[in-house]
Amino acid sequence: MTAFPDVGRILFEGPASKNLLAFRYYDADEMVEGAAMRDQLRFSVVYWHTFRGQGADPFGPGTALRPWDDGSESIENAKNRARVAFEFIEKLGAPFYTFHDRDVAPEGSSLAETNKNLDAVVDVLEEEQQRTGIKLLWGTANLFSNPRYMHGAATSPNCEAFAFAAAQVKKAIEVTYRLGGEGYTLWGGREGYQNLWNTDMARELDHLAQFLHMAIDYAKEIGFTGQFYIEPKPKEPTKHQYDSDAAACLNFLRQYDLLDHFKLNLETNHATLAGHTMQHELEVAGSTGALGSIDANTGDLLLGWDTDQFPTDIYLTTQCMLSILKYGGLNPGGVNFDAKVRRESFEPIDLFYAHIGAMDAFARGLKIAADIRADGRLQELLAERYSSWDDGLGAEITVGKHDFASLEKIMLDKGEAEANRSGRQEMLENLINTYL
Ligand code: XLS
Ligand code: NI
Ligand code: NI
Repeated sequence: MTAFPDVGRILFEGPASKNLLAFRYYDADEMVEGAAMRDQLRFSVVYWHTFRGQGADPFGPGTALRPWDDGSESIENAKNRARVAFEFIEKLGAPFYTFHDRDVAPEGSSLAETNKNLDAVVDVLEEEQQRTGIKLLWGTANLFSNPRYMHGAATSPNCEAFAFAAAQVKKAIEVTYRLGGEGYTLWGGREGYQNLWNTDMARELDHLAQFLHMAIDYAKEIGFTGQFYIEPKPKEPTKHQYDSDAAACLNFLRQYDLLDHFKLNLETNHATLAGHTMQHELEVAGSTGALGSIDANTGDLLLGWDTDQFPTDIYLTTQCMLSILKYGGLNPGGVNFDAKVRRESFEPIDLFYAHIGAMDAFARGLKIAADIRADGRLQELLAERYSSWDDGLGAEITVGKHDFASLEKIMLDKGEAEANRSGRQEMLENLINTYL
């Protein structure tokens, strides 16, 4: 049985190829900065959008044609879907995937039954991983769809919602461990608020921290050594999500003594919803040693919500890869396509076009970023901009030789600071364009 009879293995055919079901830039074996592209990019397919997304939006139901899916919540359908997912990922040639517990298996009428359903489908995931060599980048739990989590999970005012979420994450970590997952992600889900009149923010944040500590403790207990991530997002579904951006996440982790245990999983569309660029978020995380993984997607300039589109903008992928290379790569994280095809792109083949384009855009971004780094002019200009700090007064200030009084004395003697130099923004933007 094949779900994609018209598509074979997607091959690298080079930039001159006119075949839109081939890679023009992503050559998994090509070495860039000392490592194969496969290992630099660590592409990952998300189960939720790609195999569960139907294209529903607030104005209408799903439109997607998925002939292999009988639309039921049966275990058989879930198992079959898992096999189709692996056929897709294998044909695409992505080395990793990610899933939420509830993406892969249906909920039962009790926690015990739900766990049993999950185990049954995880058997198939395990088999398919072994058959194909595809690995689990990270696992996660869906703590936001079920109505029990309407007020949040770890931050719910209902302690039994917290307890249920704890049980769910415990199981999800076990399953991730069983599948050899390289990480585990906690995205904020409904951990936030809609209204402060009914919210005890300090208490909710304490609970969230306690929850994360329990997750870390449990992983340790069972010997799961994968990387834990939290994923910033400023709004949706709540109007204020506690993990609003990279800086807020880092502050939270620091405050609750969690910084050693978590890195950030940054998502492009979440960055832009927060009023930042992805490059900004990557720099905030990277400069703190907390850059873990990315959910690669993009928003729409004219739509104000998390549209989760596939990234095709070379300028964006170049910016991403420049920061990623600067901070030493993503391993054990990866470039995870938390992206969905448009509602109008309803045919199975569109899943291929979407991923191929995004993989090529990242491969190109990687190559351009490596060229920029090899050329060295950007780094030289940056170093020159700060050169006043390298010796003399700047170096003295840096090592703590000065205070306000000594600096006042120097400036009273000189009368005025040395003249500024141009920031050369336009020249630098032009310089970047010469590599594209
Ligand atoms: C939602 C998030 C979600 C996480 C995994 O906006 O991006 O998909 O990546 O729970
Ligand atoms: Ni995400
Ligand atoms: Ni998102």
